[in-house]
Amino acid sequence: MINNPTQILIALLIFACSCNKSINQNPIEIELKAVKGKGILFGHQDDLAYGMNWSYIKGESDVKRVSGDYPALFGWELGGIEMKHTHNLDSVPFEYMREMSIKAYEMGGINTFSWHPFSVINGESSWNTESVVVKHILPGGSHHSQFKNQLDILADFFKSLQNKEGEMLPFIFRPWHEMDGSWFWWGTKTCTTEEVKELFQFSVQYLREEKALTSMLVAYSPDRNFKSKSEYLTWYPGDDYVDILGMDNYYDFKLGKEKQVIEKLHVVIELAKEKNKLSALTETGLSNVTDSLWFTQKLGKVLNDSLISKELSYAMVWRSDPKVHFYFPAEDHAAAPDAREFLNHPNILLLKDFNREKKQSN
Ligand code: BMA
Repeated sequence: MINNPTQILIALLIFACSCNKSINQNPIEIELKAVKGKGILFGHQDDLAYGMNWSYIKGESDVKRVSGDYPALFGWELGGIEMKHTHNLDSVPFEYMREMSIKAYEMGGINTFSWHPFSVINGESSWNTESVVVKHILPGGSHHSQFKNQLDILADFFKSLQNKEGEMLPFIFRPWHEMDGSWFWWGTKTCTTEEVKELFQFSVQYLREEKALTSMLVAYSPDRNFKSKSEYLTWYPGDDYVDILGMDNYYDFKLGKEKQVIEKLHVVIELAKEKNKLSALTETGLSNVTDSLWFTQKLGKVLNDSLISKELSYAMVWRSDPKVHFYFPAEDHAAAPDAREFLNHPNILLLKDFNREKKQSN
């Protein structure tokens, strides 16, 4: 019973906080929660930038060439921006990326950004694990202020993603991924679990609080090196720093171990449910799609698992660069009909499907 002024004040404060929370909920989170169980959003890295038979033609997309529609989720890579490069490490001009990611948002899609920064200490790429970086860029480290300068540049880019009214657009940031592997300077070869946790925490806190990036959702995505919940959480920075629990996984598919992909996604999903967070297969694919039935028979089978199809928000395949490797087939490739069939499955949401489901959930 509320019967004195202090209790009334407390009740009002609690009410105000709860209203504030729903007002402040990220639009992407609201949308993904609203369509959960209606289908899994399909994503493709660099989809609007280049494909197997074209590059930098506005409106083009390999997913659209094959299926007739754009993906619902668009992946982008920011590596190089921290060095003030005009193009990212895969030659995508940052201006083009800005324009296309705004376009993707206006069409109803979701943008997710990865970042493979060059080391602020020696300018070496993310894949150079010869020297120690993380320890020196953490608070108190010799290169901490230079690292903050890198984050400042990153924040400027994120802040420039605005709609016509000048409001900042919501987006997903997926930093320090695959930290359970040994191939990045934030990986197991060159830093401790505590250091990578602190790096994650510092980066998110700095971007959210110092740089006021309130429209950012954060994804945590180790690679496939876990079996249990506690193993998955080895590098987890904490609930305050993460909104989406993810996994990158190419290798289990490569080994033909789809069952393991399913089991690992179950671990991710169960944790996401416990923590009231979203879950995703943040990166996957078969390099050069060498199995022309991979989409329906491998990825499709995994995504059709009953728990996964009910809970997982999105699955994203990696980029299609004719000079390096491709994870989505060109329209004239032997795997294209199968990819089309996979994308036509009611369980997979392309952009129009996603927009329709959002409308219906309103
Ligand atoms: C890797 C490869 C590289 C690329 C990097 C960052 O998986 O595609 O060619 O530079 O991602 O996008």
